[in-house]
Amino acid sequence: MHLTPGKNPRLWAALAGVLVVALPVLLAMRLASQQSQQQQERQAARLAAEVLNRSNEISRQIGRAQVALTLPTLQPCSPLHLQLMARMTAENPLIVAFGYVREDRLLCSTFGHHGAGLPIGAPDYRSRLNRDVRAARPLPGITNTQLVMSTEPVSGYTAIIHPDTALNFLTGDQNISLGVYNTTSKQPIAQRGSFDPDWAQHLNGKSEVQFFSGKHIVAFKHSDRYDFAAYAAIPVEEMDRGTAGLILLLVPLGIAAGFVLALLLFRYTQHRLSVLWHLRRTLRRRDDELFLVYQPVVDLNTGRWVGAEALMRWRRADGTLVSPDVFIPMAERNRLIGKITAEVIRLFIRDLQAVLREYPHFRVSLNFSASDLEDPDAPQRLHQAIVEAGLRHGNVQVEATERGLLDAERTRKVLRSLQDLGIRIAIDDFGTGYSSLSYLTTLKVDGLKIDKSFVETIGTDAATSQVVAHIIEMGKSLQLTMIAEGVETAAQADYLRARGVHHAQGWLYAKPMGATELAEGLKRQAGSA
Ligand code: G
Ligand code: G
Ligand code: MN
Repeated sequence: MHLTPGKNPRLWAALAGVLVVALPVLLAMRLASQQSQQQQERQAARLAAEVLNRSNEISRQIGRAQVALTLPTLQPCSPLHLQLMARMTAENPLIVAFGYVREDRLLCSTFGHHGAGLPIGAPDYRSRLNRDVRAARPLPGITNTQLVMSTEPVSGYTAIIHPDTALNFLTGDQNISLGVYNTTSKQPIAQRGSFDPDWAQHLNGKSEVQFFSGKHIVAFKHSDRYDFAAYAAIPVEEMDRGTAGLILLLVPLGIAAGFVLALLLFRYTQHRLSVLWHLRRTLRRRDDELFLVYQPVVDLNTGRWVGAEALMRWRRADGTLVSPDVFIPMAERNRLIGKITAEVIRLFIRDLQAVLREYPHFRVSLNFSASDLEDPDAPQRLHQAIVEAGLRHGNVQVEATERGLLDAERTRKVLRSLQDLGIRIAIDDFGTGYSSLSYLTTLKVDGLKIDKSFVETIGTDAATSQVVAHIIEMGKSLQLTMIAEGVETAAQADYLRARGVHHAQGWLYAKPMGATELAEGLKRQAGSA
């Protein structure tokens, strides 16, 4: 059991599964908290607007009653005045009472005559509409409730308001703060719940603001006619409660989405695992689903086939071809490449034993992977197969990719043993790996395959088009046999030949073909010689 996920697809899948479930849940929670915040912001704005409406309506009712109660012919505190105040009180339901004030005393009101007058103290401030406002006053002998009194100083006309009138529409939710704030006196006129003077700073001349104070979501709206603003403040705990509610709704959805994703991922891994499973089975059964094709290597000077590269193919029972770019890396990841290579050895001998006896100088190239090059038994196995088939070691060349040579220390021994046996070594895909070039001098390889990505640039002005010339120069100075891969045009062949490259492989000459076709081709060549 591997504990690092590196090579264990099941562990990867499990990790991915956990992520795939957790991610939608986290998203759901984040969405829930965003939703809740937006919801609370909307509610704060709605409540502030309602408070403002009511405050405006109070102001409107004060103005409406004033017309009747300040007629010049009306004698203050006369029976007619008292009668009119009673009537105005009945008709303006947001006003507790009307009254008549002189020298800080309420002389009469809806409640009747007050003799020498009830002392109500000096006004707290004068509003922008020129009213003397007393913010919290009891009516001695009538009520201890702190009432708001708004007096028109010239006529003495006074409206008495209960501070809760604009706020008491909200019955539940005691956590929510509401209030009316006078922007002239910079004081709250009416207030329910907490109020922080800092909140009012945000208003700063604007008609409305909305902000998060750190503890509350606050909405402030200024009256467009009067000098007050209404606010509503919803504490974060409310928001969290909203989030919790939404989480209860969204998280199960997230989990469901996660499971659907996990299922899809599971099915995908199952598919991958099943390709792997089939690869294992076909390797075990040797059922001919895996077979080799051979791409001829030609001598650039004579055009004759001097060898071929064995390339593995996998045709599944249902007829589908699986690309080696898929199953070779898959085999490498799952420690199956040794079995693939063993199969390559078995198949090339089965396919070409007779051909190689007939053409003893023909050379077959086999692709070795990194793990083959690190396997100390690999040379012995290849040696045994060659000897048993009655072939010569010179009939075989091993292609090692630069990636395979990364661990130079471990591969050195294997390469040395192969060479000691007389098997040639060529570096495959030269120039595309990441390793340093130093191995070329220390490993003493025999050949160099110039990768087709460089051959492609011949005759173009691609930035890398100079590279191929350098590779050739280097190969020459190290006296390596050079094989150009992917040669598709006569111009490329001419260029390579002119520079002294020996061999070439590519569609210009031949595509990979079956063993029978290869044998026929060789026979044709021998006949024409
Ligand atoms: O010819 P084709 O397009 O199938 O080659 C694709 C890749 O698969 C090439 O890089 C080639 O080196 C690799 N490949 C083909 N056959 C084998 C094989 O038998 N063993 C290894 N290790 N790689 C192979
Ligand atoms: O093992 P290596 O990576 O060298 O594999 C060579 C690959 O290049 C094989 O997949 C083979 O089919 C492919 N190939 C061979 N000749 C040509 C060619 O002339 N042009 C192109 N585009 N691909 C080629
Ligand atoms: Mn190759």
